[in-house]
Amino acid sequence: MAMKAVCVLKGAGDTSGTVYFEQENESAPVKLTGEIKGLTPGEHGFHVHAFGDNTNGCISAGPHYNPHNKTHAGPTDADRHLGDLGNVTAGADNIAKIDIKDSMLTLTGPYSIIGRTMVIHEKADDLGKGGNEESLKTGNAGGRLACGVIGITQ
Ligand SMILES: [Cu+2]
Ligand SMILES: [Zn+2]
Repeated sequence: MAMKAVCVLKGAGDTSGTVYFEQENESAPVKLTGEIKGLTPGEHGFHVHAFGDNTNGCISAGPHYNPHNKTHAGPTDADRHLGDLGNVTAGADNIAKIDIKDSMLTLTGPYSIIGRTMVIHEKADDLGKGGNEESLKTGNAGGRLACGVIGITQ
């Protein structure tokens, strides 16, 4: 059965967005669509973080969702945090259109991302290739501009 989810991202500044998730069945890739506005032109790190907790803003979402204890990497790397979706790119209109298909994320089972948080970052994610310790944890993507909890929709 197809599963659908949605995430409304908000933050302290003027970055906001909506991301839709769809998965045809439990072994199919997850398709992400939607847009995020209020971004500086260029790349911005985009991840699923571990906790669906926004009590203290986006910081309460914790680190990248990493149930298999991997190091940080890019979305096409075999070894990566489950939540590593790389970057989205904003144009001159300050809007990033989301159009991602990811084979590692799932909306069902013990590693479902439902109830966890999507975060859009201030800077580009270096995909673990930055050559320093932080690169292997966060990709040096900097501050959290906006975030939201991923919830089930119809
Ligand atoms: Cu992140
Ligand atoms: Zn990561």
